Amino acid sequence: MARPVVLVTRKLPPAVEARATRDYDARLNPDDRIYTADALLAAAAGADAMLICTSEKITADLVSRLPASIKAISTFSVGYEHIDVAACRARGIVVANTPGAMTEATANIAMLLMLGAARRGYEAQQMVRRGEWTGWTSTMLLGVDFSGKRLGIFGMGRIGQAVAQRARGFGLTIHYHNRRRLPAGEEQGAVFHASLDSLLAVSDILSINAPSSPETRHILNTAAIARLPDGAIVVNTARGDMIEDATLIAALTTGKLRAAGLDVFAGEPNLNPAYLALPNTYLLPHLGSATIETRDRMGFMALDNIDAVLAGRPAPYPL
Ligand code: 8YV
Repeated sequence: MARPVVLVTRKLPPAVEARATRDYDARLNPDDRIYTADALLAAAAGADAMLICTSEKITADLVSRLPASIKAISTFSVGYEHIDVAACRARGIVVANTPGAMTEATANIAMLLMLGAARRGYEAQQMVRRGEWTGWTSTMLLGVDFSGKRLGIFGMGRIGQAVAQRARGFGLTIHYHNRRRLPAGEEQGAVFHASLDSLLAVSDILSINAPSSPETRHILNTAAIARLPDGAIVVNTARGDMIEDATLIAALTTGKLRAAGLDVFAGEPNLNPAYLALPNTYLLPHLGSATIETRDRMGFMALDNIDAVLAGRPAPYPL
């Protein structure tokens, strides 16, 4: 009997591709070229399921043109702003993601960004690598301490809570804003703010950990940045479109903000070039989930979703 066909839109870790190939007639993408909508539709012809990444924009228009054979779309990500979930549901396509797989890895990158921003990681690397380090001085590249400072976490889901857990160990006091207040047992002393404005006013460091949505787009705008304490640090491991780049760049240039640590960018990989010219930015190329263990886990969870749907069971991680 013919095996089900699964379209894997991007090159995935070897262990993930091995499992996909073992269990399915897997259409892989060894060159890792990003499909245009038309190429994606052509590649999906006759497929039973698609394992996609955030690079594939599953719009309502694309969904309307998908072959009738597609029963599941499983995304190798926790974020799902690239998928019109309602349009998929309307066509009876199950959509699922990989929640929880990258919590630890992303929280660790948030701490790296925080430290890189607060301790002038970019300037320090540059000085050493360019051979400009001429010796110790008492005032060279001074950063700021964490102890006694307040970390504001916008979005207190799994990743936000993992950031809070780590930040406590660094002596930061945790404040947060979330759609719903956490149960007391999960708050672990973190101070809830019913509004983002209230959180911003106390955030010596702001960590963005909320999902991207029409509501959160450009949430860090001129008015929001004005509310942050002078000299605050902004860290983003969620999605770039939550920040109004020109405003953040202006605030980093004037010194209203001390520094920013950014792993995600609007329009990535084509980030606003002004970030590159600033000494007080610590920039990473969307590495939040980039560990060997995490990427394997994401791939296996994405395949678990497809296995279930194609076997007539509910997906374990449905949207
Ligand atoms: C993914 C991510 O690796 O999970 C997410 O939402 O942003 C990353 O961890 C990337 O988006 C590939 O799909």
